[in-house]
Amino acid sequence: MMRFLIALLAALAMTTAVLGTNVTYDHRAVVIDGKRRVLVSGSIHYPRSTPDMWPDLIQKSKDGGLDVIETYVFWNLHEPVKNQYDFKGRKDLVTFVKLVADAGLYVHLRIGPYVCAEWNYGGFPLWLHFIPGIELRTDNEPFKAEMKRFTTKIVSMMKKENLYASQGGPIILSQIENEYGNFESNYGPAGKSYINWAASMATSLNTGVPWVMCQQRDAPDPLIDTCNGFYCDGYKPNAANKPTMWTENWTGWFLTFGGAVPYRPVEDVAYSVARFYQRGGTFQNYYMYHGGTNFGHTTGGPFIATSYDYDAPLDEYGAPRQPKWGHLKDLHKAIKMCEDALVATEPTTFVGQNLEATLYKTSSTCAAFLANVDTKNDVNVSFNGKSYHLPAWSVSILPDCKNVVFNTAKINSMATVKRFVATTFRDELSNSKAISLDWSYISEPVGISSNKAFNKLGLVEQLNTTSDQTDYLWYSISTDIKGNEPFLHDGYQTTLRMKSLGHVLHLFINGKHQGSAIGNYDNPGFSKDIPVVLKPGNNKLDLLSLTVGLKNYGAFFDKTGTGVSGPVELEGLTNKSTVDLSSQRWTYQIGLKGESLGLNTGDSSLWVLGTPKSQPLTWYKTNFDAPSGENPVAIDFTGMGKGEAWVNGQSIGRYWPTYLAPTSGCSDCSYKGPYSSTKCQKDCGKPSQKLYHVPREWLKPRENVLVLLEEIGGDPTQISFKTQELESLCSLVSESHPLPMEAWTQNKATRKLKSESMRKPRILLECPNPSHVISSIKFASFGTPQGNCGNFSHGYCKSPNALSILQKACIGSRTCNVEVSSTTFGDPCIGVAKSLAVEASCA
Ligand SMILES: *[C@@H]1O[C@H](CO)[C@@H](O)[C@H](O)[C@H]1NC(C)=O
Ligand SMILES: *[C@@H]1O[C@H](CO)[C@@H](O)[C@H](O)[C@H]1NC(C)=O
Ligand SMILES: *[C@@H]1O[C@H](CO)[C@@H](O)[C@H](O)[C@H]1NC(C)=O
Ligand SMILES: *[C@@H]1O[C@H](CO)[C@@H](O)[C@H](O)[C@H]1NC(C)=O
Ligand SMILES: *[C@@H]1O[C@H](CO)[C@@H](O)[C@H](O)[C@H]1NC(C)=O
Ligand SMILES: CC(=O)N[C@H]1CO[C@H](CO)[C@@H](O)[C@@H]1O
Repeated sequence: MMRFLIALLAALAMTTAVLGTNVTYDHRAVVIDGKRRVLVSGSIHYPRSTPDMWPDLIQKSKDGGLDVIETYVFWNLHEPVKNQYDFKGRKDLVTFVKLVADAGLYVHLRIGPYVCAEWNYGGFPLWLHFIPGIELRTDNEPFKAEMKRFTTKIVSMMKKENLYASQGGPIILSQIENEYGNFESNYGPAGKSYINWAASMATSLNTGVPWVMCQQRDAPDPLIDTCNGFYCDGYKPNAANKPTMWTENWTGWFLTFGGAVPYRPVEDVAYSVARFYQRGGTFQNYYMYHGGTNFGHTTGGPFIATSYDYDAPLDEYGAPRQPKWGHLKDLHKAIKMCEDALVATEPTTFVGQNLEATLYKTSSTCAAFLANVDTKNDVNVSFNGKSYHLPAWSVSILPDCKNVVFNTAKINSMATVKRFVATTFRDELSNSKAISLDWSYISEPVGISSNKAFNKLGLVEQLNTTSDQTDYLWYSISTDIKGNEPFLHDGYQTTLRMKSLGHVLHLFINGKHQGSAIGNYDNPGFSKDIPVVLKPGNNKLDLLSLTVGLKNYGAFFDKTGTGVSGPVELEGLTNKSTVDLSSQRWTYQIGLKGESLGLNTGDSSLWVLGTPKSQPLTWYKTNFDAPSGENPVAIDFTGMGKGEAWVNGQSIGRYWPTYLAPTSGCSDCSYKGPYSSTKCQKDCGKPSQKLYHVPREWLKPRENVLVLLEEIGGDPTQISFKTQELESLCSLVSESHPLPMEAWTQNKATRKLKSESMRKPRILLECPNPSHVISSIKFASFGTPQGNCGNFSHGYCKSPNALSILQKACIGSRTCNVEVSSTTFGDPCIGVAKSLAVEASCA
């Protein structure tokens, strides 16, 4: 019996090995089990959401038409202390990869281990910085030893779990290094030898799947060099046997504290993707497909905000961002309809003025792309004997070389409007009136309070001093004002002038907050004059210097210092004589007292009932019940200044609602024409971020503990808990829209309309929550309606029946589907191009 079992097990093990997938590549595509594939990929970084959210994020990615999920691996998260690994909770990479496999999708594992990613220190653990003789990201033995050790660790973990495609797992690609090509020349000849070493080190790990290097024109064979950017059409890899791959297509852009909110119109994202496949690309990845949240101190930058929403197809909270998600889903379907033709042959291109037609034709298949790259003018083109209307800056996709199934500028997908709505906490007993939360507090001492404080002549560099164990470093000094100092002659009007490498500084004189200085993403450091009032005799100067995420990008980014660099001097207002304090003896304290007491958990006997307002350096605590329902929860920090928040001991990140975006830079943006990270921005003059995600996974039904550390002063009673609610579903579709994908049969060779009744475009509405139905039609107009979702208005021409037809078709059902034509609505204005606009709500 035993012998039989062993034989059976051995046989099973052999089958697993044989069941492995063979992933290679050629000049056209990634080749999986001998078949070239057109693949659509999207980035989801596992620690930017919680494990509870993963299955749904992955399913929504699959529903959105992705084949591959791409993630970086975050070294500093997994090895915070050398040789002490952590793969639990949000760090459970193996579970994440397995969940992707369970959904039937592939994985692109970008190990790096330098990852950039707006992540603290680009993903490097800070202890690397302190290894004697180390130079990061170059041909340096101590660094290469560490990089090899960590890369090997991750590869071995994946192999042990049989997660490589060669072992039957989902991982079809891996990445080593990251965008090094942008800076290779800064590292001299050692840069080149480092890249060659990294490539052969990676290859030697025998993963059985190809490796890529992104933004690395000289990636050595067999590594594939791939493109990152807003557009990658026209990219050609560095060898004739490598496929054209796009590893980062930025679906939006990251938010910084002090910046406006960037967004990228979906018509332009779709245009860039369609152009890429049109011009021979076969693998592209959305960076990000779900951006998520920078919990704790994971943000880099500096000044990267806590939200990493990225205007991605799935919003920060994991809900589809419509119509972006739906329009890209339609695009993916259209591209997949062309897959056989795309991989079967080389493209033939016909170029006209601002026009480009590309044909993929064999004896059995034919697919075509028609692009109008003009940034202003629509055109009518004739192709294969038929005429086609091409809006400016758009691509039409013809999977049979005849019928347009998709145009990047014509959105068929529904849009949604979501809002964060305040929840009220109700009195449990009376169950009626809203109650306010009870707060308690602890004051953080100003200046030195720890017996671990130390003295030193001169100013220290912050990163080397704190090792990034905390954001905070106190620089304290006492200065004796005898009364004959020149600056006192100005009636005690004195200025403290100081210079810092960043990122923020709060100045206290004799225990009182006197002012702050703040850098920003582009200029983290600052010089600042803060007016101060000194008294004769002893004066205590306490400078609280803090970091807001460490730099993650650029040549030698790891050597960027922070903290007060000096000079620090006192200067009279009218009489410019100065006293330089820089080289005097300073006292330093790493971190705050409350941090060393572990106040973030809320467990302490020191809490005092009360809510002092506008008090700098105050810890606050309250208990709250989870907002009812299942919708995502956020805290609106309006009323607070700057600090950090913890829910049940878990850091939800740094909050900073008082850092406003500039008042200018948010003018109307058209999707037409090349996009850049500052082209489309919103919320100018408003807080860069006022809503902060509290994952449901971290909440209990009752008695949750919220702790805040407020640095500059705020009013916690103004904080509100909000849930994300769907306000409206909308759709605006014209009679001339391409027919929905559903109208076509799946058989690629004989692609036909499923039925004559599908010859007209349709609007499709669907309540995202499967247990909801359409409860009202707030607006309906067939004719010449205008406006956007939430703000439609009738035009000069409208059918009188639109509202009642929509009500009849939709109310009471989760989905509805209505033909956009005069047959349905009657023709209110013959000869005029008409559209149908609908706004509905679900309940
Ligand atoms: C994997 O596929 C490549 C290309 O299709 C082929 O040359 C190679 O023999 C295959 N390897 C195995 C182990 O099947
Ligand atoms: C394209 O053709 C349609 C009708 O066939 C016409 O209404 C429209 O004005 C033309 N557009 C352009 C840009 O020529
Ligand atoms: C500044 O103060 C010093 C010391 O009191 C004095 O000698 C000098 O004349 C003053 N200079 C000006 C420009 O007032
Ligand atoms: C940290 O200290 C090291 C060793 O003293 C020094 O070489 C380096 O420049 C310092 N780093 C910064 C950012 O100042
Ligand atoms: C609604 O649209 C009109 C013009 O179409 C515009 O003036 C108005 O500001 C919009 N309102 C909102 C809330 O977007
Ligand atoms: C060259 C460049 O700008 N690269 C950026 C691409 O986008 C990713 C994600 O935002 C950044 O991490 C890179 O720095």
